[in-house]
Amino acid sequence: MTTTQRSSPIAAGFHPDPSVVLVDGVYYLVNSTMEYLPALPVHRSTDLLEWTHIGNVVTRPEQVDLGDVPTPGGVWAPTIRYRDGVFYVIVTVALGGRGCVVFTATDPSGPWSDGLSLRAVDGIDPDLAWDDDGTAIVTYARYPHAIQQVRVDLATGEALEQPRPLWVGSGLSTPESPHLYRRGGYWYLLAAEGGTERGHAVTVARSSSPEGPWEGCPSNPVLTAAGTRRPVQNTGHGDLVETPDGGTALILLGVRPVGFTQAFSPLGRETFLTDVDWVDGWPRPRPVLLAGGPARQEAVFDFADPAALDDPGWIAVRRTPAEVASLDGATGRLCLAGDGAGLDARRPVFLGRRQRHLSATVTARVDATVGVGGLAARHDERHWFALEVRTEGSAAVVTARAALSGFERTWEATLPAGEVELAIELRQPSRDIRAMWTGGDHIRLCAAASGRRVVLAELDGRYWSFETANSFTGRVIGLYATEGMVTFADYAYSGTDQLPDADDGPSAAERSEEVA
Ligand code: 6LW
Repeated sequence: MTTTQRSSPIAAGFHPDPSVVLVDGVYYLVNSTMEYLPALPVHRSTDLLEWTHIGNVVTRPEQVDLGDVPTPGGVWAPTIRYRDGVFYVIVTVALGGRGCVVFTATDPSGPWSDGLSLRAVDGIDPDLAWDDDGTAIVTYARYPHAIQQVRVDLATGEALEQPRPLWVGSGLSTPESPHLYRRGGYWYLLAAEGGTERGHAVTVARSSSPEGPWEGCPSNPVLTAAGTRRPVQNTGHGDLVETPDGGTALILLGVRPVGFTQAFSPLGRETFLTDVDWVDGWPRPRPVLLAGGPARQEAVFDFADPAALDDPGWIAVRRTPAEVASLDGATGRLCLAGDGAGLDARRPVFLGRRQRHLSATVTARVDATVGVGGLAARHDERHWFALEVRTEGSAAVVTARAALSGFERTWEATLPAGEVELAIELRQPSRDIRAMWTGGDHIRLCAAASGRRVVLAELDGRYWSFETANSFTGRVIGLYATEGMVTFADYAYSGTDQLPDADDGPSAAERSEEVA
């Protein structure tokens, strides 16, 4: 029964900490979003393979109060469940904000409720289940107690008891992301251990009661990619679900490191799917492998289209897209008003989308005649690179900027004033040994105007990867402004997971480009 072999993640690009629920033959998936708004994207599928982003649980800033929550804090791992006609998403806003909150909706595409705070849940990765008597049980991770549990009243948010230690895990570090399931005569407790990096693993325990005592699976961890050369690493943080043919599958996070050494993952943690076999009453997830042709995607957002910002995939940092961007119907352009905040600020004027493929090109036509801004790729406040335009007299001055843990380098080029097309080109390295020493993807920052095209900078993507930036998110590529009014005609994304042949150096077209 191989229902799940795919060539790519089911939610590509930064979609960590997945949770899934099956309702009347339809699957709904949610993911964490840390400092970005809207938060908690909801994807829908009828076959576990093809997914559509139908909305977001958090669309109003006050639902989570991210205001000054520092990176990597924010909206961490959620759980989605369904009961008596109501969808529930429980989550912890970590390192500040509202703490543990439960959101509800009857339509998973929204709107969702303002959220009920559960003050007794002083930990992360909350799970929601119901006991046989209908009492709601929240199971969550709280260092150093590992996994804790508390019964709550979902009408008032009040705890019905003192939180109880539940399970210490199988012995690996950092037991977290617990999920409770009823199956046959057992309750199963699934967890992640080993931390979200290369040692990530899935473990499981079972008991006749949701309170334990818990018997760990003799073959824990039941899944880990640690020490393997599998294309998907860091596999863990899973949620079990029934497949369309009555089997079982696991939805989990992983990363796709590029290059010969498989050391650097530009996209961050993504969502994958694998089949689960039941052996002696224990779930045994199969390794996460990739199969089938490489995914591709083309998407052009023309801002003359009044619906260009309706797509639920637009995200901003600690503010909603509507708070940083507007469409000007008269000019057919997207407008960003800079407020002095730069890309290193907590709340930049930045509107972006997740990079979803290992090779991608993003272009945008910008007019910075009366402002300063452009196109940037962001991992967090300290890890980003950008193409920035300002106007000086009859010239458009384009500056490529690369920021790394407080270090910044710039490259400049001058083009005729007016609209400039900016391009960020990202190429995964081939797997041949010659690409080994780069290790990360290859980044080119280009600008063009009035028939001239300039390559301002070429960067080694290992320094802007999940492992190096060590941010819980991934690469988000977007439009930004720091001063004045900056307007954009469009945002075009072209991505592929096609592995390039051996790195045969620059193409003929590339050789003809001016280098700043
Ligand atoms: C998530 C937790 C984790 O809540 O990181 O590393 C948090 N593990 O499971 C954010 O992704």
